[in-house]
Amino acid sequence: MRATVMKSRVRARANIALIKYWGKANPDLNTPAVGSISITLEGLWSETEVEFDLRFTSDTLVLDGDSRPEQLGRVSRCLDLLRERAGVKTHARVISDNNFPTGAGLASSASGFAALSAAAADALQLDLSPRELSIVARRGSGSAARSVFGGYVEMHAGGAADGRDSFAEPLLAADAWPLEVVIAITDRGEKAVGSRAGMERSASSSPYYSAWIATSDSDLRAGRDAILEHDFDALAEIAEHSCLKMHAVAMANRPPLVYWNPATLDCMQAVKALRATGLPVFFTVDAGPQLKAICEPSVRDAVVGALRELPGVADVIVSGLGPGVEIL
Ligand code: 2P0
Repeated sequence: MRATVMKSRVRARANIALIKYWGKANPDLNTPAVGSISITLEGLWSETEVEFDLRFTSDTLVLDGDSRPEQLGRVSRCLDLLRERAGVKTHARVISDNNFPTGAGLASSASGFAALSAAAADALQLDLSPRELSIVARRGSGSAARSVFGGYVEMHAGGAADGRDSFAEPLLAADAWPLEVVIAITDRGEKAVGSRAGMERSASSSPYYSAWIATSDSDLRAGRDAILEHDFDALAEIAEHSCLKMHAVAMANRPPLVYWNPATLDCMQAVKALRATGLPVFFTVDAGPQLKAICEPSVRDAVVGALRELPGVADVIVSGLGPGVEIL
């Protein structure tokens, strides 16, 4: 018989996609319309404690110290998948803290749902493979499937009706090519339009959405090859292309969706200028206004200096590449 109290605490890291995920194949299963390739960050994490207790009368969620009932539906649906596997109906208390701004385009849902899935599976004593865990995390948030793993990670869109082949897996270990990431924070607020709503609107209204889907496989191939060959220039070219293409799709939504602010563009120009002088650095931007510069460790300080001096940059966070989920 299981104990009445079952508890686990997990740290999972944020990840940044170099080849972007944008659009869903099946919104109910949360399968992506395209594959993606990401890097897991050492320095940005969620720590999530999940406790199942027969005395709880409902699931509860405390995120960064605040009760977040509006996010509870997604959390409970993810927990339900694991409760079903474990054959229990016990409610859970979820307490999650991020060591970085939540909901501002820094992939808090990726680290959050990866940590939630791993902690709940561990608390329920489910012996899931990393791939199974990636599938559960995907149901919470598509990008969370990638945060199960460390280093360079590829998410497969898959095609099976039940989503069983829509999971992430490691592509290259972090220490095999230890790039660094410099994040320029240009706005600390939570974004007005979340990525889920943004990508739904792209699928239904952006005239560029079909081109986005049609060019996904060749982008993935180029990104994968560049990573496996440690070809920085090739990775820079395809990552910036994937980023700008994703934003072009969203900008052409009706109504339009522009995630950037003037400082985001200033940061892009600064990165371009650095690369023009021969520095190995490129940028990417997710569903928010922060710019992420990816660089070789040898030029990290130059990148930090160039971004920090821009007037619209409120803060700079530096991170190396990190591991997958860790049970604490
Ligand atoms: C990515 N983004 O590949 C892309 C690029 C944002 C821009 O994955 O609806 O929070 O929870 O599956 O994972 C953010 O989308 O979306 C994201 P859901 P998610 O990182």
